[in-house]
Amino acid sequence: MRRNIKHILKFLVLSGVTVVFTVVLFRILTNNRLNVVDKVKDIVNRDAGVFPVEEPNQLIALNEKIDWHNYKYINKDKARTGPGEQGRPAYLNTNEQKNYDKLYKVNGFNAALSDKIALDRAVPDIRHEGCKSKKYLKKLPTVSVIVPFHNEHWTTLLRTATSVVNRSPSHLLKEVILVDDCSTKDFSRKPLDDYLAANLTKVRAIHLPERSGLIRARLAGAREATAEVLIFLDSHTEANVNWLPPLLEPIAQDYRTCVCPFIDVVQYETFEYRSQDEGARGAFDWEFYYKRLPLLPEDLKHPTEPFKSPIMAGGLFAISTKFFWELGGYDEGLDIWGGEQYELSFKIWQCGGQMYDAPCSRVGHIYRKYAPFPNPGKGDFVGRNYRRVAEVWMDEYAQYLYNRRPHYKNLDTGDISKQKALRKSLNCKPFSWFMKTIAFDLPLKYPPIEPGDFGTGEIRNLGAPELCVDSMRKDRDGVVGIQECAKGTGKKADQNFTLTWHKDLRVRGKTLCFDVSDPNDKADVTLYPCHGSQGNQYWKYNVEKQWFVHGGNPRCLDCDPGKKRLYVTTCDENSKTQKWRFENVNLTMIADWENIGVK
Ligand SMILES: *[C@@H]1O[C@H](CO)[C@@H](O)[C@H](O)[C@H]1NC(C)=O
Ligand SMILES: *[C@@H]1O[C@H](CO)[C@@H](O)[C@H](O)[C@H]1NC(C)=O
Ligand SMILES: *[C@@H]1O[C@H](CO)[C@@H](O)[C@H](O)[C@H]1NC(C)=O
Ligand SMILES: [Mn+2]
Repeated sequence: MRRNIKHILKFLVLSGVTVVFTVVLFRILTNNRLNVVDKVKDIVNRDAGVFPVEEPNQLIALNEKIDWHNYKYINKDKARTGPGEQGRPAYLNTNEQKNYDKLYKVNGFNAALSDKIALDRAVPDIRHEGCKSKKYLKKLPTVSVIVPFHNEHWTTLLRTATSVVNRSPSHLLKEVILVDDCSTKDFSRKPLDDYLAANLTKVRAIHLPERSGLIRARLAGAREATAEVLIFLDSHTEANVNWLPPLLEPIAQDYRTCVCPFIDVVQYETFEYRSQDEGARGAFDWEFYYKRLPLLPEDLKHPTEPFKSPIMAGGLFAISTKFFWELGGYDEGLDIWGGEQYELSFKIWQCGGQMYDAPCSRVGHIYRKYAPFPNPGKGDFVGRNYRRVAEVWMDEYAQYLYNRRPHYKNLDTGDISKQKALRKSLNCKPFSWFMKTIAFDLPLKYPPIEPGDFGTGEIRNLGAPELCVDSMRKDRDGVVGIQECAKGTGKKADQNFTLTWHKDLRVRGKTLCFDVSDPNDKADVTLYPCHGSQGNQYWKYNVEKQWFVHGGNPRCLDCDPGKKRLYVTTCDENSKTQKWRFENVNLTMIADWENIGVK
């Protein structure tokens, strides 16, 4: 009898625990904010009180992480040899050149070389060392990969599909959908369908009846997709080792999440595979050029963890199917291409989602040498798209785009009432929230209103007042010097300089900047193309001391009047030759130094 009670109690405890775990699992997987969840949460709290959890190991089991690497495949890859294998640069032999020009012209990259490289070539595993031992949730959602293409070259298209199939766990990869946007190359239809049916059964092509453009082609693919997560790829890409789990885990943890891989470079001439950089946060300037912002200090501390990115690069990303459609997919009124990466990024952030870049997921991409296709253009469709996005999402910030491109105001956006209604129904946050919370450092680098200059004109030495800084009419890499001041003498000289809001010192009318790369004492000042203030090109004018201070390891501009030599050296309060009179200084701007441009 006693034993039976014990059994019953044990049963009750176990089933209680099971309920708790199921509920916790449900929450982890869905993490949505429906009423149902709140009810469930009540049950969890109650149950947890009644049945104290004795076995924490089982809780961990729900969050169980595993090593997803396919070592068998990785080792097979490591043994491969041949042209382009291991991502090494490849070349055509002299007897293989005959299609080089013809194929280059229609593709914008060396497609003849692509034909010589295996579809399943090995790419180098250039992930951060820490990625190689990283584990991910055992339970991950399924994936539909969507690859829109128009006249993509046969082997680059098939290499995209092949790499995805080979480097994805097969139970996660539900399908790959190639969306043929009305290609005219003769292999794009039946030969492609036949090839896929015979050789890549998880991959299928859908053929759009009329040219629809990139945005509508992606939407067409998304409508066909049946898995829990959509991954969009360009049609000339290569998935790298273990690319999928790092994209999927953040989505498994919160479905309102978009995750982008690191995009590597497949060189257009040699197909060499290399990294672009070690990551950056996506952004834009006020002409809507895609830009990048540096990682934040906390991102740098965790080089293998996903970091928040304000704007996606556009072509390659993963998003839960549910969230994508909650956001209405892309705005269907966007034509061909252009602006869609901004639209989706703004929507994701403003409407309660989040976006990450995952450093441990890498995908190679051929950046073409040039765009080979004429735009199926209808006037300034890109401008029209931009205006549409700006009108719906950017509130008062739209004006900064229009200030730079006044003709946008005359473009007809078409009907945007559906988009505005969506914004309202999802209760999306204002653009100012996005700018202040997510892209908070964007205005420092890309100010909505371009500031004026800190100062301009001649730079005259106080120790030798007849001498002025002179560019010596030098060009790139030339050494800057000092000469007799030319102002008022009628002599020709190049003594007009600008301390711009970028905090660099420019030869007036040129994009050549004063640059000091030599860390030694009395280092020369040379001219170098401006690269936006940082490091070797950072200058600050100290009005009080009349110093030009260079760099983060501050040194002062100084000269030797006898030898007519200009250099930087340790700042010295007592030196007269370190003092310079800068002709026109905007004191208001100098006083606001910390709030203008980058720090
Ligand atoms: C399947 O792939 C092989 C090897 O690349 C190729 O020779 C064959 O033509 C393909 N099958 C079809 C039906 O395209
Ligand atoms: C420098 O250039 C500006 C604008 O071109 C001009 O107004 C100014 O007089 C010039 N100053 C000197 C010292 O040449
Ligand atoms: C100095 O800068 C301020 C702030 O940018 C600007 O409003 C003002 O017009 C400038 N003054 C001159 C003389 O350029
Ligand atoms: Mn591309």
